[in-house]
Amino acid sequence: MKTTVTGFPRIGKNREWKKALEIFWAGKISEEEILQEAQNIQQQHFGMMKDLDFVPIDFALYDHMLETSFLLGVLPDQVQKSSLSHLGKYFALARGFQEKSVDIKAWPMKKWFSTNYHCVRPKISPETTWEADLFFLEYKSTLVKQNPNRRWVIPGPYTFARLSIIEDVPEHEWQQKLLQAYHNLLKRIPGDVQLDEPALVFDMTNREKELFLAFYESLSSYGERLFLQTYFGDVRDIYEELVQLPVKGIGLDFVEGSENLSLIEKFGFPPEKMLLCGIVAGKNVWRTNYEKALSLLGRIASYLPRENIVLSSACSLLHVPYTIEGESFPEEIENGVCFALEKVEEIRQLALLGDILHYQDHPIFQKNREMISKLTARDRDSLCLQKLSALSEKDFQRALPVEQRLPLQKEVLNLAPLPTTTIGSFPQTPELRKLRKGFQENVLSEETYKQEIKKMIASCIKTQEELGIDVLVHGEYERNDMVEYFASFLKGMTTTKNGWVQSYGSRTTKPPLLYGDVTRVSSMTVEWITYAQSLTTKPVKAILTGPITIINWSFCREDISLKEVAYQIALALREEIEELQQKNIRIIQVDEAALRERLPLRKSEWQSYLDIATSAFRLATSTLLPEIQLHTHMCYSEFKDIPEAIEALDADVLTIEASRSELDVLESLRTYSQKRDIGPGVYDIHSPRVPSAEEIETFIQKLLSVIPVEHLWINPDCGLKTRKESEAYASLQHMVEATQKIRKNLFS
Ligand code: THG
Ligand code: ZN
Repeated sequence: MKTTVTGFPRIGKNREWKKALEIFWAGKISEEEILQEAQNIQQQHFGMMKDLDFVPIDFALYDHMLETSFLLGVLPDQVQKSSLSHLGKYFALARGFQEKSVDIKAWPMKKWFSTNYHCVRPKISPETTWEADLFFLEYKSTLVKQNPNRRWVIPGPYTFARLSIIEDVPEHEWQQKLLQAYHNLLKRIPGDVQLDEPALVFDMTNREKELFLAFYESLSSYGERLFLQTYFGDVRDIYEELVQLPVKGIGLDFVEGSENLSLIEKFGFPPEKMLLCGIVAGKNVWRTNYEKALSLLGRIASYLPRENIVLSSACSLLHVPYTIEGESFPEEIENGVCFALEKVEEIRQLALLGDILHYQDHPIFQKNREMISKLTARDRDSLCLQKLSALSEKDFQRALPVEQRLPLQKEVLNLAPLPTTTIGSFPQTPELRKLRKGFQENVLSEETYKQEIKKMIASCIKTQEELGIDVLVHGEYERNDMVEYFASFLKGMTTTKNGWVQSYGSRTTKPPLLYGDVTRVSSMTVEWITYAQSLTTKPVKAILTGPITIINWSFCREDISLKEVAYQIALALREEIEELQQKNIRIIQVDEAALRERLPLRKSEWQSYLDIATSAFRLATSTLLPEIQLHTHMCYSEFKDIPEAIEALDADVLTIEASRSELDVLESLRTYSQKRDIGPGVYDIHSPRVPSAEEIETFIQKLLSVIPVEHLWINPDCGLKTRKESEAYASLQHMVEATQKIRKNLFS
């Protein structure tokens, strides 16, 4: 059997590409130099994939949706006509560009399906030129010539359209133009092309099906070079039509695509087509069980000739780090982890075994069986399991309902009306990063490190008092990341040294591994928060990360249910919360930034997921006394479609991103704010721009037209971690000024 992968990481084995981008943006290398680096990185990637029969050409300088927009000519007139270079235009749309007469706003981003990667959302409007910029084809062309067994990878027209923002263009018009653009592009790309259509794994309406089929019928003249690739689930709504389309091959995901095998068994698979058979997970890092994979493969192979099966990853390997080389894992999972390079090797081994009749006798197979049995025989933590089985209804419920809690809390906290606060993190300076690094690498003693962090906390408290903020935070200086930090304390989780994964553009995260039963072995935040509280009479809010966000931003074990993992983390957080409460902390915030992010792609699975997510949150927090105030924060205001779940969290105060959102979002806050407090962010922290006090005041007035004054909080829309100190403090000052002015008007 032949082998390939659906896609490959792009950020560089040691984040070379991230670093190249950053020094390029800082003006320290030229366009020629960064393009040379792009060639070098891709050359290295081909080296890493040299044992595969076919390789994907899927590198993108910043993002694949953005790159495809240039190739299709989905470009605003303003950008195409500007005097910027090809790269200048590209990075302008990625990150925004402002200089003299040119002011280009960055295109927004959107999560790439069920992953933690964020893609750029192209805009199709009357301003779209539909003039392709083929520079982004040429920069890869030499490499392509050197690699005959390659196929170019781009998002297909259906997925491209679904992720785009389409404004003021009639449906038939953009559809026809988009198709024409794909025609023009496919004419120019030499050789095989993989069109990625993960949008087929969503629920599909009849109209969507018709549109998709019409697109591909129209591309039939390129059919003998086209692979139609799906991933992140099964294609139950479109399978029968999909396999009959005039294309050379179809890619199916047999890891997350729970129904794909039964679809083949029910409807067959055209034996003359190639099947890119995704059997090695691309979104997770656990070693593949060869016995299961080969038995699946055996069932598939009875429907089409073996020479038409190409073994592959279930989705792009973009979502896992490069290699486990240099890492050391806990004993229980020592041989159980595979990153991209190890997955490439797994695919090769599976192809080898797949061609052998008695593969069970092969040493490679036996070795895998041994490693898998060790991985599945992980010890369970009996105390943890006992606690879980002892849970009852009352562990998920606070003692009093929110209507009775809020008055008690107001008495304890004694805050001014329209209380001001922040989301949690304060700016992280280069000196701070150096300090943390020094501590991690043992250059700095724990004592010195802690002293330095405490100095920063003290200064942060002083700044907030001077600004006149009502509910303070300690600043989160000890945290590199809101998930990795907690993972480094919890038993059952481990962090990596170099396991970087691209989040968007040059931004990366290092997801921890959640591999065992999770328990709290020591307090995680108490020392910092109680120290901060000791410096002030104003309330200091303790900030924790919620169970679903910890799971979603980690590589999570799959041998037990999501519910069990979520409840374990909830119990660990519950202990932390109890300790904070005993130390007289009066406000606790549990962030669930990823609550909405993890929603399953298919609606039929939403409810059971949301039940788990909200129950876990309540399990973590229900132990709070009625007079202790529970806050939560969510990064995206897109919760119009899950209002019951937000309500079910039973928090006292919700802070959200709202400064960029429209009135209909405000409407959905109206209902929420009848009973609970809410702090819709009054300015956008993602931009370096400092809003004026007047501007904030106007926004607060707008909020007051919807939200009762006794339920409204005033805060920025997210943490301040990525802002410069000067920007952050100036904006906060304007926020407090605006609030004071409104208070004066309302109450005197
Ligand atoms: N932490 C984790 N996952 C996340 C976020 C997070 N996923 C969603 C969202 N936030 C993604 N956004 C970002 C924003 C900034 C960065 C990464 C993801 C970032 N990363 C540093 C970089 O690439 O330079 C790495 C930080 C470091 O050196 O420790 O700035 O907040 N888990
Ligand atoms: Zn946020």
